[in-house]
Amino acid sequence: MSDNSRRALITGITGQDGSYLAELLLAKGYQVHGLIRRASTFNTGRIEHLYQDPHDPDARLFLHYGDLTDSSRLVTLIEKIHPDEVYHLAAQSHVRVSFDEPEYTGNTTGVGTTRLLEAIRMVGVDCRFYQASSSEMFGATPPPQSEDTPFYPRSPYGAAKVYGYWIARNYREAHNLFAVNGILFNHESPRRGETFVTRKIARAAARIALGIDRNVYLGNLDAVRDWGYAPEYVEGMWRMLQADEPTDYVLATGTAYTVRDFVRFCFEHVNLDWEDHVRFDESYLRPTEVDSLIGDASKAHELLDWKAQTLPPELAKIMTQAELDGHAPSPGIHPIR
Ligand code: NAP
Ligand code: G4F
Repeated sequence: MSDNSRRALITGITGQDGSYLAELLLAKGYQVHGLIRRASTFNTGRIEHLYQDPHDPDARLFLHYGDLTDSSRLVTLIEKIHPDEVYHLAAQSHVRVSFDEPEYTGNTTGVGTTRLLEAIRMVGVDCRFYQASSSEMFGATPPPQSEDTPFYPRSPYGAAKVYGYWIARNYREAHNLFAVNGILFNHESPRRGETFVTRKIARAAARIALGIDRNVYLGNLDAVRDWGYAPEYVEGMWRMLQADEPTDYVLATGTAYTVRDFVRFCFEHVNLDWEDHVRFDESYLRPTEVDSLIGDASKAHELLDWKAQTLPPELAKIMTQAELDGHAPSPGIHPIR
């Protein structure tokens, strides 16, 4: 273990973004600590390729059990790790599920942020803090959305993220913590959770092309989203914590496509007509929908020299091809698929 390397703590290291961020920080020479939840099966599939035996003297990746609902554990971890940078990515991150589990979502996605910030304050560690804020906070406010756009959340998840945003800002203003909100618009990859719409569509297109399935069931095809490529967004997170001053940034591509467009891109990649295979299922509709998210990331471009490179048509190809290459395994058994 190299003692003089910078130490980063990533909550949510087993998720899509956490796995790309861990790769990035390890490549930059950081010692990386990740918070993982104890589960009865392994939940470390996205970071398996990064695993190092902690007995190895050169190991720089360390995993620790913990949960956002367990304050005392967060305190002991901060005390033990003494991180220079904390990337707080862990959350119940599924919008549709947040309508079924509003209290749990508030407890983890909202109050979990306070628990971690309070652990940092109580231990008195001098670190920089990244809060994974979300374009979902803009909700019903029409696009384009920037750092100055008022929030109008439309889900328990969005409401919990608004709380997380303000508590991070409050620790910046009240306790002088270098705390930054990254307000990220949707970002996707082959590592995206299987029940988010882009991964579900890419997987379905591949499975239908391979002759495994015939149809896919979807909800609202009219929603507009600004979909970027996750590896580029974690680079933006890192740049936010290297800036001279803490402030909040939007990361987005600035493009607008509907769910229907994304369906068309994926099915075109496998030379199929999507209208022959896409069916409607109302159970995928949300009680309140976010109709249109289109981000204005000019502040991040100006101050961080960050700009999205991969746009949705290309992203759809990357994701569908990855499913074909992996032979599109089963989407698994979920109440919401
Ligand atoms: P993700 O794939 O769903 O990963 C979420 C992570 O949080 C997983 O590692 C999960 O652990 C962990 N987690 C959930 N509940 C926890 C708890 N109670 N205690 C400890 N860990 C817990 O999410 P993502 O797409 O990487 O997104 C990362 C963050 O950015 C999230 O906060 C999300 O809300 C936010 N965000 C995402 C997007 C996007 O488009 N991807 C956009 C804006 C903001 P398990 O692996 O054990 O489930
Ligand atoms: O892929 P989604 O579930 O992502 P959503 O709701 O935009 O949330 C994601 O992005 C947020 C950033 O704005 C993150 F904060 C959040 O953590 C998450 O990563 O749904 C996208 C759109 C919605 O309008 C939904 O109604 O797709 C529509 N949709 C249509 N059919 C579907 C489906 N969504 C899902 N998950 N499954 C469907 O079958």
